[in-house]
Amino acid sequence: MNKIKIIGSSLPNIPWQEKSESSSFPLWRYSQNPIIDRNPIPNVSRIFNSAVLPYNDGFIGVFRGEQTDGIPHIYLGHSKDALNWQIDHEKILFTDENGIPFMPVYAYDPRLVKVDDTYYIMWCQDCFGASIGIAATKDFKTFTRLENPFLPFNRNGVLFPRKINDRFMMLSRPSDSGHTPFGDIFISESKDMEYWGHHRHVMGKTSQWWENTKIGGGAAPIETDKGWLLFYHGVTNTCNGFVYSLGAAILDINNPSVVLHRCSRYILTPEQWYEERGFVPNVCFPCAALTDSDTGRIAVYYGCADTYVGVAFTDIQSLYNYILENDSAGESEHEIGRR
Ligand code: BMA
Repeated sequence: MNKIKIIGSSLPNIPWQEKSESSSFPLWRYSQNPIIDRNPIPNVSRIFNSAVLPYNDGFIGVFRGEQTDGIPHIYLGHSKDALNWQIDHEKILFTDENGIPFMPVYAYDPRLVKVDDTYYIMWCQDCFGASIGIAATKDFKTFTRLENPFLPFNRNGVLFPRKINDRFMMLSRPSDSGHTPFGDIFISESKDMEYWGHHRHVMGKTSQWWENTKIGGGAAPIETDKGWLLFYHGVTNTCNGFVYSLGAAILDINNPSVVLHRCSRYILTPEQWYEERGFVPNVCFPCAALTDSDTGRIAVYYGCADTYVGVAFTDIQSLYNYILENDSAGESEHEIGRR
């Protein structure tokens, strides 16, 4: 029996829609996608690649807002149902540890992860080249930047939602300073959220067309009794540019550089108008997932065509079955990634 269970809190108000009979994919899109349209707030033309979490009796989120001057920053949003969002009109003001304003030059692709009683926001920023920024908040009023975890060039920093063997764990994707034509997912550990080491390779691109150029971590890994479920993006290159799809893998619970299972097929690829048409066409870019441990329901949040936010649903059991049916994890995934 391959029964799987999400380990975590129940979330009875998770957004949800039943799967339509016609869909043969393990993820199905919310019928009202996209949930955030163009020009959502003054001076911001597009919101996409954003992350959400439950907060108080509703939800909170960090949103990539592309300003009308072309510079991306992170905006806070609130919602009662995780589908209709009120986005603050002013970007999040980050400070240093002394409370002095300390803004990144730009900030994009935020992730939001709660570890113990602290919320961490990770994003991509300039540090003499693309690199990962991180800040902590407990109240979503003050946001204190921490030391940048890694040297440039790096993107797609994704923290695990709990320590493993008493260490914070973060995925990242070392890259170049441009539209990186390569990239594998690595994992690093830290005792104090300041010094990161024990770097290990988790997984790389494959020969499947949809992830044969590069991959990068997506949503914060979801804890299950069978390992960590990771949603990630896989990229192929075409004569019309990159195409971004969603992939799924299961990582070992105590040693997540070991990939137990990896789905050889994409679980979502650009097919709808809001994924195929926009500022950058053909992009589905996952950054967050909500889960309900009681029902196994999962709502994935993904950026669409660098223009919109979309939601797609799945349930842990049918997704796990799909991953196992299409499992391609081989020797290099099963090793701990140390050389
Ligand atoms: C990546 C990131 C994402 C973006 C994607 C497609 O390199 O910059 O923010 O969604 O490209 O343009």
